[in-house]
Amino acid sequence: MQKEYINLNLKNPYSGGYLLTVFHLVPEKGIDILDAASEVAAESSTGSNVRVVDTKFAAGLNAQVYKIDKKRSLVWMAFPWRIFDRGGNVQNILTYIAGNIFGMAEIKALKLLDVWFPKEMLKNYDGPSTSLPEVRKYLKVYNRPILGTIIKPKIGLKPHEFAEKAYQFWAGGGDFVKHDEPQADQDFCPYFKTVDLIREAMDRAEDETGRTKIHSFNISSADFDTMKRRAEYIIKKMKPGSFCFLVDGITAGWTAVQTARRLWPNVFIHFHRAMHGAFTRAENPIGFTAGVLSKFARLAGASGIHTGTAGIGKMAGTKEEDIFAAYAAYQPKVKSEFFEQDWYGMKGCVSIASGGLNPLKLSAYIKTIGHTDFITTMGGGVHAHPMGTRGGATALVQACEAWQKGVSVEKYAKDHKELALAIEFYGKKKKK
Ligand code: CAP
Ligand code: MG
Repeated sequence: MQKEYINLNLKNPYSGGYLLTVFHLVPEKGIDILDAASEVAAESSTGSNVRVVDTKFAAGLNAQVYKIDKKRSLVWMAFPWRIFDRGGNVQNILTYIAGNIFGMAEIKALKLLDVWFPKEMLKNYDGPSTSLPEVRKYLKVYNRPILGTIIKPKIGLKPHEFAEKAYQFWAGGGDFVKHDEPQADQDFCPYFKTVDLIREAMDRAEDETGRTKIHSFNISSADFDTMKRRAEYIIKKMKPGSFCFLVDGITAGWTAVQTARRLWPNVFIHFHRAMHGAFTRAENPIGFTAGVLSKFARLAGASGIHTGTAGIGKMAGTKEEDIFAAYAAYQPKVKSEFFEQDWYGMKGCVSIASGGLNPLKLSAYIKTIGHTDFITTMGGGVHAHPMGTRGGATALVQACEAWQKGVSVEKYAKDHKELALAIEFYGKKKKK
């Protein structure tokens, strides 16, 4: 046991000098949980598996195990946030508290369940520059979710086909179209050509509908020069406010998210969380929760992040977990069983509800999440509609109208054929 990393009498962990964390920790057989926790605290702050700290100053930066609940295998650790890279670097924090420790041999389970940032620390991090309010203002959409889709198939469309799908969705009444997370620059769908055609499609749809539209372009790339080239081309070609930058926040990385936030502070940064399941799934003994991911995405300055569909769509993710992830990202204050986080005015990162939703599931999601301050992006739930993308978009709009009028989709479908067809198609039990 490395006793210098344990202080169960730590005076006021909420003093402002510590980032606080709570882990579910199960040590390998024969190892005491407090012993294992002290090793985790060492490895995630100043130490190693043997004593290496030999100055008083360094010792003052040790992470401290300050609370333990042996029955529930929970340990709380306080990290002096002076150890983190100055200048608001989020990847550096995760390298400490969600880094090597996941690979430690004496650990059987180690899940970062929640984190708490003191006000003094929050001041050093960017937070979002834009979020839902700016999207609402641009689209002139209030008191209902932002209705979106993802271009599907996931890959395989040529530029004109890609842009046509976007046009059909916007013309059908949809607000917001996004690139799918892997769509980038493929030989059969060159990036810049596709941007040009999306602009034309957007102009056409806006002229026809009289409504403004938004497209979220994936700018995730192999390197920052390419990311910048893509972003700058979009800025040149698209109207201000009509585009977001989508970054695959885990596979492209936190530095990509923060670079986009800092280089283009007026653009909505759309954090797609592909790969998160390897860390966040409830059955994964090692990793972090979706709520932790949301909190760090907000700290990093993402304007919106996917937060799951609370058990209503196709992805795993419990109702509690996904609702917490959505609230942690967006609300001014959020309470878990472990911490009460006040964001002290840091803008919210709006939740994006997606995976496996379709128009029939919209009202159930609104009821579950308890408000309409979110963006929904339905891929299969729109493009697979019997009348195609445009019909799917109109069915989604009609499903939202039904919710706004407080009537069931079945009732509203009586004189709304796109919705009626959606009920027929999506209402069928999926063949196993
Ligand atoms: C949804 C989606 C999103 C997932 C991501 C997909 O498509 O585009 O990437 O929603 O999951 O590729 O599966 P569908 P999450 O609407 O056709 O399901 O939002 O949970 O991060
Ligand atoms: Mg996708």
